[in-house]
Parts: sequence; C-alpha cells; structure tokens
Amino acid sequence: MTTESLASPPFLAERRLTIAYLVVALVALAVGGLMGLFQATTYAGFDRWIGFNPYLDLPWIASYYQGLTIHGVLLILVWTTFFICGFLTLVLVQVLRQPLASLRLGWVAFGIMLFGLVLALLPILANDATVLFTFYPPLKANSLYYLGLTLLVVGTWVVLLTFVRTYRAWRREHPTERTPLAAFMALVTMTMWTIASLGIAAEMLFLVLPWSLGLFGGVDPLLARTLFWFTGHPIVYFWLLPAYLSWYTMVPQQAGGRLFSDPMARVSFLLFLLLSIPVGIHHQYADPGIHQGMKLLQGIFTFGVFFPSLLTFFNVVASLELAGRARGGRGWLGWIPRLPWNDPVVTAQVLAMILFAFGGIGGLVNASYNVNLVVHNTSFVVGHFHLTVGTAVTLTFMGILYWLVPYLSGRALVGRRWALAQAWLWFIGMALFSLALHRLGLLGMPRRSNIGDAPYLPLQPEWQSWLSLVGIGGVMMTLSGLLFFAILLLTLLRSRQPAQVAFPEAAALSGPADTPALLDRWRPWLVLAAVLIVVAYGPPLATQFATLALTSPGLRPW
Ligand code: HAS
Ligand code: CU1
Repeated sequence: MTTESLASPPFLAERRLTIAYLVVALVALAVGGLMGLFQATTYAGFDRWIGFNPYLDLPWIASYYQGLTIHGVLLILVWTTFFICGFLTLVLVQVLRQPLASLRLGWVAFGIMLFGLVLALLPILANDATVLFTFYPPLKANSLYYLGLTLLVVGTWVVLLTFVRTYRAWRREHPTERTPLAAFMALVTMTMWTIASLGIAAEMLFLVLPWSLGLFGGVDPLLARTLFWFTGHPIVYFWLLPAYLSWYTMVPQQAGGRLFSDPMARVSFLLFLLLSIPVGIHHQYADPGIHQGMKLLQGIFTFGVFFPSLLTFFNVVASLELAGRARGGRGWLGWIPRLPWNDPVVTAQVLAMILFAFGGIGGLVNASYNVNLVVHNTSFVVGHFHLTVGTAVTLTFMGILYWLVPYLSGRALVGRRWALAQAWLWFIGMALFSLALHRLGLLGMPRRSNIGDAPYLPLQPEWQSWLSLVGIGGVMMTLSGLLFFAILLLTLLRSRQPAQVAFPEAAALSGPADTPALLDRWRPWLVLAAVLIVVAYGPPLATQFATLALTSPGLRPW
C-alpha cells in the first residue's frame, strides 16, 4: 500500500488526464442509462399506463431504434472505453511509480477520442445513424458516424503507445524486476485490445467508410460482419479485464486480505491475450458463407477462453476467503459474512462477481452451437450481456469510483449507506431484469424489437408477466443510477471531510517472486497470439476476400 501526503499528491498531471476521461465516461453512463429506462418501461407497457411514450412524446428522439443506438454506443463503447483509458493510465503510473512517458501524447489520445466521439454523436442525435452499435451493413449511416468511431479506436492505439513508452522507461531502470501485477494487467489489456481492434479498423477504412462516402457502389455484408466480430468478441474482454484487474490487485486488500496467487493471475491474463480474438465467429454461427469447420474450431477456442475466467473464479474467491478468515471467519462458509459488507467499494464488486458467475454460464450456453441456434437474436443474449458488461463491468466500475473519486478529489465519500443501497439495488434490479430477459428469449422473444409497439410483432400472452419484470428491474436500476450520481455529486460538492484513501495495491500470498520469467516476457506470447489468429481467421477471411462482392446497396429503413 502506498500512503502519500495529501498536500502534494503524486502524478498530479496524470490525475488530471484520468479525471478528463472519467467525466466523459460518466456523462455517457447517465445519458445511455436514461435510454435504458425508456426501453425497459416501454417493453413493460408502462408508457400506456402513464400516458407518456418517449419515442412519440420527446421531440429529440425519433424512434426506439434511435434510442437503442444511443444506448448501445454510449454505454457499450463510450462509458467503458473512456473509463478504462482513464483508470488504466492512473494504475500504470501509480504501480510503476513512473510518470507517463509523454503527457502530451496522453492528451493527444484523449483529444482524438473525444473528437471522434463528437463526430459520431452528431449523426446519431440527428437520427442519421440509427444503425445500432453493430452497424451491420447494408444498414447505412452518415459517414461521420463511421469516421468518428474510427477515430475513437485510433485514440486508444495512442493510449497503448504512451503505455509502452512508459513501461520501457521503467524497464530500463528495473531490468530484472517482475512487472508489478497491475501494470502487467493494464499492458495486456491495451495490447490485446489494439490487436483486436484491427478488425473493426479494416472494416471501417476499407469497406463501410468508402461505401458511405459513395466511393463504392455497394458493400459485402458478410465480410463486414466477420471483420466486425473479429473485434466485437475481444472487445468484451477489453471491458472485463480492467474489472478483473481490480478484483485481483485491489479488492483483496480492500477486503482485508491478500491475493491468493500472483503467478496464476498472470497466466489468466496471458490466456486472454492468446484466446480473446480467435473466437469471434461464435457470433456468426447463424451466418451462411462461413465453413462449418471454422465455426467448430472457433467454438472450441471459445470453450478455451472460458478457462482464464475459471482461474479467476478460483483465485478471486480464494483471496476473498483469505480476507474473510483474516477478519475472524471460521468454518467452510463462515468467512463470507465476515467480509466488509459495510464497505460499498467491496460490496459493489463482490455483488458484480456473483452475477457474473451467471453471466458466464449464459456465455457457455451461447457458445454451444446447437443451443445458440435457439437463443441467437433473442432477448436471451440481452440478458447475458446485462449480467456481463452491465453488471460484472459496470457495477465493478461503480465500486471502483467509490474509492477513486475520493482519491482524486481529496474529499471523503458521503453517504456510505446510500452507496451500499445503490449497489444492492443494482444487483437486485439487474437480477430480475436479466432473469426475465433470459426467460423471454427462451419463449421466443426477439431482441432489438420495439416490443409492445411493433406492428409486425404481436405480444405473446406468455411474455406479459416477464415483460413487467423487465420494467420493474429497469426502474430499480434507474433509481440505483440516480443514487449513484447523487452520491458522487454530493461528494464533490458537499463533502467537508478530507479523504483518507491510499492507492490500493494488494500483497499476494504467492507473490511476483514466484512468477517464472517466461510469464513476464512479451514476444513468445504475441507470436503465439498471432499464430492462433491466422489459424482461426486466415481461412474464412481468405475465402471472403476471394469471393468479395461489393453489391449490397445501402438501406435506411428508419
Ligand atoms: Fe458474451 C454475446 C459467449 C463473456 C458480452 N456477449 C455477447 C454480447 C455481448 C457480450 C455484449 O458464444 C452480444 C453482442 C451482440 O450485440 O450481438 N460471452 C461468451 C462466453 C463468455 C462471455 C463463452 N460476454 C462475456 C463478457 C461480456 C460479454 C465478459 C462483457 C463484458 N457471448 C458469448 C456468445 C455470444 C455472446 C457465444 C453470441 C450470442 C449470439 O448468438 O448472439 C465467457 O468469457 C464467460 C466466462 C465467465 C465465467 C464466470 C467466472 C466468474 C467469476 C466470478 C467469481 C466470483 C464470485 C464471487 C462468484 C466462467 C470470475 C463469490 C463471492 C462470494 C462472497 C462467495
Ligand atoms: Cu463473443
């Protein structure tokens, strides 16, 4: 643990950069969350009760689909990415005790991302890019949407560049030391993401952007989807790994214990580096034009990428057990009540873990080819990703903000009890909401449909009670979100007490010294990752390039 005097906090300049990222992230969370409320309540038919339908009654939102685009882009792309870039920047400089190699480059990265975000938002808000966050062609958006999202991605590459330069500077001064675990995790996360993002970058630059500018007469939807999912699966681990970083390197200390195994944590992250990318075709099991053999191979790799999460399950629960026992817990399960359930930082994150176990099981269902055919494009998948990105990631980030905002502002958190209530409300609301969506998916309810109002989709009677539960869960999450923002704002505006927060760095039972040197090298793992990508994506991409057909004209059904 590092204790620093509040009079002159270290890395003041880097903190400012982190704060800038967090501000954008939180605004995105607020606006994106509001769209979620609209969706959940119209699904449940509450709009007819209260005589207010956001899509008909609000002048600035034209349709369910525009709302859903705002929801997806702001939450899944902006809230996550901006939070992660800000959080990891701080983590890197703190644990390496090394200033950012180039602060200016750090701000350039932020500037590119923010500029890209503004460009993408303009057509979204003007209802000129109502193509959802997946922007599947032949749906065709205004070019600014594609250009903006491309810049957002390019900005994250610059973030990696600043990380690598910072790490190199540290390495020169510490040639034989093991990279501190949290810094290692930050680097793996950004490296994996950068390789992964090459798919979406290629899709943008060589297919949809020229097509939207009128340079190509048509587009090849299959190739576009394949390149999209090359990035679209690993992006979920780009969101997850920073949460894991907190579960491994911070929560054990915050809970009063130690990390169980540092080397095992590194193995888990290296497995993510290897296996996150060559699995994207599990989103395309239902697509024609991809060979069954490749679907099988990527399906098998998908079961492979399950393992680093199983290692995490074991390691993180063992660490929590160490904490509970250090606090006097006895017996098989007696350690659980001894965890600091009165601390919102820990409670929010443990609750996130618990729901993630169910999200992970749902992931296995999705990954199984024959069952996927039952749940694909149904609300089952929506239930799955609200447990993962909506809870494992989002509730963890909220828990992190409960120490990070005091840490950055120097003001103690106000309303700890309210913060606890907020975490539980999210947990219970999301549990009901996701349960209902999983169930509705099994009852055949499609995802991405204006349930309740779509003329082509009559409501099935057996959906009705579950739809009410979706609405109730959505309202609970909205209340939780309101509480969350109120607590943060009051902390910033009203808190009179100085914060007593040190940067959390958990010690480990089996520490970095037990880590074999091979786990701290980069080249072998990067080469292996590249080989796996070529094996998994070489054949389908080669076939799709060979049969490239830029023939689909654009569609604007909205
Ligand atoms: Fe997924 C679709 C498969 C994980 C997000 N996923 C999606 C979509 C999103 C998403 C957004 O194979 C929809 C995309 C779209 O718009 O179409 N997913 C998986 C698999 C995993 C998985 C195998 N997904 C995630 C994560 C996400 C995420 C993480 C976001 C962050 N997913 C799929 C598939 C589809 C899919 C198919 C396509 C479906 C279709 O047809 O469209 C695995 O990585 C999951 C592994 C997780 C675990 C859980 C480990 C538990 C831990 C916590 C332990 C601690 C506890 C605390 C319990 C094995 C580490 C104990 C505490 C005490 C106090 C005792
Ligand atoms: Cu996936």
